[in-house]
Amino acid sequence: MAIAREAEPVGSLQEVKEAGLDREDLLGVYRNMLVTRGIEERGHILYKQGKIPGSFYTGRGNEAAAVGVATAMDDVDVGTPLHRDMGVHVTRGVEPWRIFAQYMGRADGPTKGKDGNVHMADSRLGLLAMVSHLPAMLPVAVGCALAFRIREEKRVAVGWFGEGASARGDTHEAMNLAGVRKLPVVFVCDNNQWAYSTPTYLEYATEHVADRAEAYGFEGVVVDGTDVLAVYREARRAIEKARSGGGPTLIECLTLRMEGHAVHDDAFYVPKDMFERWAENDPIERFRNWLREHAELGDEEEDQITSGVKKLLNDALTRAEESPLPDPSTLTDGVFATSEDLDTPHHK
Ligand SMILES: Cc1ncc(C[n+]2csc(CCOP(=O)(O)OP(=O)(O)O)c2C)c(N)n1
Ligand SMILES: [Mg+2]
Repeated sequence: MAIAREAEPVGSLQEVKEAGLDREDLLGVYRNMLVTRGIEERGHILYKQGKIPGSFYTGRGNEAAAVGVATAMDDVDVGTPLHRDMGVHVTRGVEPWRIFAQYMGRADGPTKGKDGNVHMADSRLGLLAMVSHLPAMLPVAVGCALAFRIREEKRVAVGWFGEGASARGDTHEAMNLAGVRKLPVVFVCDNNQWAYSTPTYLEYATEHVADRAEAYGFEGVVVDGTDVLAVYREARRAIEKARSGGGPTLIECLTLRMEGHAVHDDAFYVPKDMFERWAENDPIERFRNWLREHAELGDEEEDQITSGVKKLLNDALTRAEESPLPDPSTLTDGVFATSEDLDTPHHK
């Protein structure tokens, strides 16, 4: 039996305005979702051209979940996005050309060519780069929240994790400490129903991952991760609750991982009809239809947005290809933070 609250879909434009988004914001959300998907689609091409070292992961199907949560964050907040959360980087303002440079190991990528393609983040935008070990970033997000509490800052940390990673001990430790100390942190579970080839019924025995929140002393919410406005509304609520001293929330965004675990995996183990069912709820198509129905998005405006995104990404690819490979003499730069590195609003 479900314990977590199951969030309603978002209906009217009025309801969205009350949640804090005007029409311009809505078009910005749409654009960010298109940019997110466009970056990852071009990433596939770069991979096939042999230009991306290592494997390559995407978040197809997770664009609404990632963009919805990031749109609800304030500039002063911090987050630890993972391999499915390209939309968080895009929404926080990482320029696409720097993401392509990162994919190709170039000097202008956020890790300056020193870490794998999706292992990146720009700390100046309040994002902390992921490490491979999952869900090792959750205790880091909780640590940020503890620091905000000690410094009496009105800031919130957002920690992402997959439903598979929720089975590991660090998830429990992070959520327990956050619950006990009522810390300003929001846990976001990207529940894409697979952990590599493991389905959810072999990952956890509750109906929802978010059902566990009650055991840690805070609220759990399950939201349809293909509904960007519902994700935004729930994330905004949770973030503002955390900011005003109300403690953590666990938001579970339910989606389907629409591709293999990474490029090397054809996802033969995912039933075909599952893909077909979820394809009918493509998050971008869904939001596009909503905008046409509720926010008067017409053909001309839509063309402007899509051609603007296309141009942005084409220019970004050209600029990234011009970025040099890192100079070997810089190999040890950045291993330790300098005082200049720490002189950012997020480190103070
Ligand atoms: C501690 C640890 N064990 C194994 C892995 C290898 N690994 C990377 S992603 C992944 C699946 C994770 O599934 P989930 O948490 O559901 O996230 P998803 O990839 O589905 O977004 C695994 C097993 C890892 N990164 N860290
Ligand atoms: Mg998963």
